[in-house]
Amino acid sequence: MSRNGKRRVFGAAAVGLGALGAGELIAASGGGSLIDGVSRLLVDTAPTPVVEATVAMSGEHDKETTRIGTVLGGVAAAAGLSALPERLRVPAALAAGAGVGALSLRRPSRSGSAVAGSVAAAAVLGAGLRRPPRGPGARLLWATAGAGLLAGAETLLRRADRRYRERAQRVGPMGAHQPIPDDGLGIEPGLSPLITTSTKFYVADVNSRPPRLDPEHWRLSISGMVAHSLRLSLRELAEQAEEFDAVMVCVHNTVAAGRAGNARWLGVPLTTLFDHALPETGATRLVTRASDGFTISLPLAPLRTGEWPGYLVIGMNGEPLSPEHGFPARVFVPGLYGQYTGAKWLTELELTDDSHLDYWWKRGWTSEPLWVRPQARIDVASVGSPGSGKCTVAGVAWAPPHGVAGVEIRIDETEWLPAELGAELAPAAWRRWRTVVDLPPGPHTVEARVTSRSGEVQDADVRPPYPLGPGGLHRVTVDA
Ligand SMILES: Nc1nc2c(c(=O)[nH]1)N[C@H]1C(S)=C(S)[C@@H](COP(=O)(O)O)O[C@H]1N2
Ligand SMILES: [Mo]
Repeated sequence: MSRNGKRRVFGAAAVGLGALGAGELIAASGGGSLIDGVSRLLVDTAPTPVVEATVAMSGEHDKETTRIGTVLGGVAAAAGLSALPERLRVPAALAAGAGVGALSLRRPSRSGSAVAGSVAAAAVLGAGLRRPPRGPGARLLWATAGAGLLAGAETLLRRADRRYRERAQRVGPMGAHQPIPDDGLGIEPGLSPLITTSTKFYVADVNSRPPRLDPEHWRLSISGMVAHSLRLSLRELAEQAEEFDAVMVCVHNTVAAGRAGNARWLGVPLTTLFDHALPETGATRLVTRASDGFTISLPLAPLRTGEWPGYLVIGMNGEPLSPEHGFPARVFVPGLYGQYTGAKWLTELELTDDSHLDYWWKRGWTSEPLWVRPQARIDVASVGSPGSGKCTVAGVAWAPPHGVAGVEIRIDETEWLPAELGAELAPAAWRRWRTVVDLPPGPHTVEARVTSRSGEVQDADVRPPYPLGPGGLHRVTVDA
């Protein structure tokens, strides 16, 4: 590329960053975000292999990765505009702004301020492309201003998220603040607690930031093929709710990952809601619809009979659901992977006879719910004092809904040895385990596996999450 060409590209990139910063700040001043809107479009349209690769590479930082990718993509697109003939650059900038503005009207980032922000971004981009910054100083100024505006916007958005979090908390306690029961395993540094606090609980969804729902005006509607359509407030639901302990696992939770958490939930049994609403005999599916435009549908029959004990959940660990975990309500069927278990930020339960095309079905995942595969995770594998040979191995294991019957570990691929199990909170919850083994000096491999009460032994075949859930054993190395 000629020197002039390079200057033009860098100039346009700097202008792009400046325009994005200006637009994002205006959007953020009203609680909206251009970056979140575009990020969501990327998630919605990325081919399944791209989604899988992003989740695998970025782990629990998938949201940050997507947001940074969006900013870099936006800057690269602005740089690309500089390659257009001069007379086309400004119209292209305006078209890009219109596109982003249209995205801001989609859920969940729908906001007037995002529309205003995209108009501003388009105007700044058009002006900057028309009179590109001359000289390195001017380019640096554009880029620095853009980065500063983006940082300002992020501060505003975090403040809005914090205010909303406090508001959500104010709906009052959701469940009894009972002390966490003791499973008899005591304190083992590094071993996961029996109950995962909400702030440590993994977050997985298609949004950059949690959608905000007003708890005062929020109503759960139960509609479709029912004798009585219902609209229930959070208070009305709380009156019929009960607590239960269960592990929730994302289908992307590969053996060593942290996309699983164990909580004490507060929820209304779905059977209670069905008893009020009375599904028509022809209804075959329950569609859980959320404010982020996400849907998960479940077969009605096993939910109606209670064979699958599903809940409309409104509380987690004694408190309302946090914004990340679906405030004010979500559906949870213990034992089903997160993406099959029901939507967070629930707005509607619809009964239908339609095999509904869910968000992930459209992307090639199976239509029938997937059950969580039994899995044991090694949290601790540590040698007390060097040369002593005593190695503590401990972790958590789950096999919902049946429960954990046993956990075994294996050193250097020899025989399987049983581990001590902590007391069980509930069959659908995770269970802690621990054992101490004598190891000769040197490096060793340690593996763990769980057996469920239904007799299923953890599958040792390594498989990626897509399309049927991950397989394999967690394996670590220790130096004795
Ligand atoms: N509305 C909505 N609900 C959703 C999702 C989503 O993207 N949108 N993701 C699902 C997935 S893939 C998982 S694993 C669980 C995660 O719940 P958590 O973030 O509370 O751990 O929520 C499920 N419910
Ligand atoms: Mo998930």
